[in-house]
Amino acid sequence: MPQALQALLWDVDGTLAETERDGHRVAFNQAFEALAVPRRWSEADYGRLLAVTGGRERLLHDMAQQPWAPADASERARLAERLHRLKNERYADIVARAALPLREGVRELLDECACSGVRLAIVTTTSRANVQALLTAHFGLGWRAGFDAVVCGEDVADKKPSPQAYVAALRALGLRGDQALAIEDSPAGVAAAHGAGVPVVVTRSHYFADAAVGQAVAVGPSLGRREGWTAAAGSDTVARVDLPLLRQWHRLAVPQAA
Ligand code: XBP
Ligand code: MG
Repeated sequence: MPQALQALLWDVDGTLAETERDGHRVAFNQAFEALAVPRRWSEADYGRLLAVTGGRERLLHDMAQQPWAPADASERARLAERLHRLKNERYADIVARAALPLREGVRELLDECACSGVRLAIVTTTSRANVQALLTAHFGLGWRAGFDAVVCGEDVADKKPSPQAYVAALRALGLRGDQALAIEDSPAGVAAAHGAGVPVVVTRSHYFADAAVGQAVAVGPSLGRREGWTAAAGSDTVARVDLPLLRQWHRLAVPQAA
């Protein structure tokens, strides 16, 4: 029997913050430079490469088409590993300089959930170190206490669009998919949530502004404002996407919910 909304499951990159263009991409380029690798990812290159989830997987995918990349597969994997580790260190430096703000409306929604007993989880395919860096920068070292589950890239064999990360989060929370709502920005994220039976709200991000995202409960430009969202429920006087509005959207997706 489906139930009312019990938990919000948050994607990280592109959803909590716009981390890709000015965070991960810049850090990848710094890692290339530091290891004297003759490759720099432009904003457009990176947009194309985002179709591959996981930074190490993204590097390996790109290397497969690069003349400078080692021909030997294990050597290539070692280089990807080194670049990725260095990238994550540089990313942590960027984040620590407060260069990547939370997206509008995120903090307000997290606070509302904390006050209303709606549980919170992180469901991301980024590395744990990156989640730690970003959330510490915005919420302090105690950020982890605010989340009932944190599933990262290292926790799953297959990254989004595989549903594994969502399945793991639901298991940790002891919930079924229809008792939760995912907040995502990318087609891979939407597919992953759907694969685990979790309805999805899509907050458009820089790189996925026009991407086809499939069956979302609602699609809109920012959690920080009410205008521009596709779903009809909710009063027009509401200034942002708040918890009562999310509860209405959840009921649209799970009509039997109380
Ligand atoms: C986004 C990703 C990640 C990041 C880079 O994950 O696919 O690969 O781009 O982070 P999500 P890593 O939107 O699910 O948060 O280098 O740690 O993979
Ligand atoms: Mg994302």
